[in-house]
Amino acid sequence: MHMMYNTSVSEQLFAEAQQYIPGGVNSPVRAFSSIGGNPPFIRQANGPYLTDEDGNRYIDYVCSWGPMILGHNRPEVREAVAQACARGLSYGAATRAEVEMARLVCSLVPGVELVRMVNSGTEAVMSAIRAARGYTGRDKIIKFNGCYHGHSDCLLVQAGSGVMTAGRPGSDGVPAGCTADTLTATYNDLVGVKALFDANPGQIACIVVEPVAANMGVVPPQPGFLQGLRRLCDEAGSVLIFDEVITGFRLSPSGAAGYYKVQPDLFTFGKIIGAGMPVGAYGGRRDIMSVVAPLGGVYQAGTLSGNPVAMAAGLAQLTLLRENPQWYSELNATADGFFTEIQSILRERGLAYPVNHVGSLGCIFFTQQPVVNYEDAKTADTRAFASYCKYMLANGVYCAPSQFEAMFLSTAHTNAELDRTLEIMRNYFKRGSVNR
Ligand code: KE4
Repeated sequence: MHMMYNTSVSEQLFAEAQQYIPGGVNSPVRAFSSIGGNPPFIRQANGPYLTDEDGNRYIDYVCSWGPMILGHNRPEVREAVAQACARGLSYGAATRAEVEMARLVCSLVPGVELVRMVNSGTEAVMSAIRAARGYTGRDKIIKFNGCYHGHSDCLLVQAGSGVMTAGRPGSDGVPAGCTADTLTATYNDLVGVKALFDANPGQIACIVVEPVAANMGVVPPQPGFLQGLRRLCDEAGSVLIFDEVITGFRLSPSGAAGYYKVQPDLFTFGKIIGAGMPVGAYGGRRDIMSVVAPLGGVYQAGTLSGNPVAMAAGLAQLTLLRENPQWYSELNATADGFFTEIQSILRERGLAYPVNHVGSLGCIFFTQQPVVNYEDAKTADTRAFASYCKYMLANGVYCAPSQFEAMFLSTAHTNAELDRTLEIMRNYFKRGSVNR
């Protein structure tokens, strides 16, 4: 443990925050309850670094849970936001920026013919499911255990991320009626998915899936899994929804769909599309999206949807990514080397912990078995993870405070940060005091 690690200001802020905010945070995972201790309160960020209110600097592997693929405080994004602010913050009216954003998304992602901006990933997935139900006239949906698609009622079933971190399958306050039509299957198990279609013929509106599961830790799709979901949806006339809130514009310019060459009917986006500002989006086939108001009878709306300042941020980041497609292969190769080296460090110390990774997404599972689904992920020793995470934090490396999240890399992470991180990991795992 880094003895000079002072967190007194953050501790004072956390104590005060709890007087006014449930749990002192505006999103549960930020409370660090899964690993214990107090969360650092972040004052500023730059490139791959965060600085907290006590002046501690961290190499950041949360990247605001994915949006900051180009690192924090990217000048072009900051400047675009400043210029947009100077013209006004919000009009509640159509703007040029929304046309530019929609055109850019449709040009980047094959299969997106119409796209609607919303304000979060939750809204995007909730709306995409409503569109699928409106388009098919069917009620049932299939989701996968351990996948997280935001906190709308019908999706808080065997959910991942903060729900899983809390050790719960779902949430209080969700009436049984809201989840009665939500069927769950095991990730990477096509036989189980087919059984649900066979048991519910003509009743399944859609499958919603994270094409790379990243909310139970990182669990890649096994070969043929996504292709199998595509085939099952085609056979049943159901809508295939890729929840690309994390993978969108991260794994490739056209997300996981482009990375795995499997095209869903609808996509959801978030995070990177807003560059850190509150933006979500859903879109896909024109015939399906044409059921959305004001074109069709599926209602969805939002006061700040397509907000001009948020559009300016997202446009600046996506434009940089479009103009520099080589950044994807570079970032993915760098990340692959980084995660592969972590796996070597663990193997050298006799730890069979799997390091699951795809592109610039990855995670260490503190379990001695492969992890290909939710049940496997749940074998992880969360106490051992907590010990590791706190050590990393005290030594200047900021990882997600939960075993069931991902590490995110950005183009701002240079070898200096990655090598430093690996050095600290070597020190931790060689201590021999690791819970095996
Ligand atoms: P938001 O409503 O939080 O913007 O997006 C929900 C969402 C939807 N789909 C996927 C695949 C997601 O990963 C998320 C949100 N991700 C979590 C991190 N695993 C957000 C972090 C948090 O809840 O604070």
